[in-house]
Amino acid sequence: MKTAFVTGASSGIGCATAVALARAGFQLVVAGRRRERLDELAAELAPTPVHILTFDVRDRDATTAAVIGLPLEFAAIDVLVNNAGGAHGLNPIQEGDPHDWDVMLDANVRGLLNVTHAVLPGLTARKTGFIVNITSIAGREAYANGNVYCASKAAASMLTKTMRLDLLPFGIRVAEVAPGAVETEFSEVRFKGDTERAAKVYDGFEPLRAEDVADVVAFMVTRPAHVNVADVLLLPAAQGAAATIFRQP
Ligand code: 8X3
Repeated sequence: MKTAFVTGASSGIGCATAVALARAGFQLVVAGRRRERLDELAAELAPTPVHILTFDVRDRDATTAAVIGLPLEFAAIDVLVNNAGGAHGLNPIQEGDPHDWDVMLDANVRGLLNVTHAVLPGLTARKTGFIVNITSIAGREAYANGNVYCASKAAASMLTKTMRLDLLPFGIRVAEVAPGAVETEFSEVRFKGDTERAAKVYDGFEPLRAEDVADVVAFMVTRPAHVNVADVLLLPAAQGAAATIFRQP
């Protein structure tokens, strides 16, 4: 049985991806910060074998220790989905909170690197593997007030492209899915628990669901070994660009 490792698996795209990959026949390492959510997910995935890791991707030592400590039956990772991360705040740069900036850069960029760094020794030694980074349309297009979030996703996107080059000799495929508007806890986190403001983001059109993104990830990682669906921009039908969404009046 192949093993998939999904970060940020306690909710949203990560959680749905774990479900989709279990359906596709993978056993799972699910990583996140919220143990209870991961316990629930593991129960939902039964009888698929699941190993739960609770750590914060921003903490390099904890990330390394978690990966090194994987039990033997989960240690040979075939697929890594770097999904952990998010947006904090949506303000013009002059009104931004540097703490929010740190959190985004630490999770969306350094976190991705921390997990990748911890997992790569196994992948390069076995000369196989597939890394999917969940980026964002925000990494391709600037939108007002997106500043540091857009920058963090642009960095994740460029890391995807450069990692792909570096890992070619090892037969490791690296790809990204860049979603547009997906209704998850994303906006609630961005707006610091303001559920009304978060709900407005998805008013008047049908956003993507986490499962829509998960389906695409599952498709990508189940292609034959000679195929890499390297770069997917995934939008709801009503979205044409980062800040252009057709909303029903
Ligand atoms: C989430 C999509 O458009 O809010 O990454 O940046 S967006």
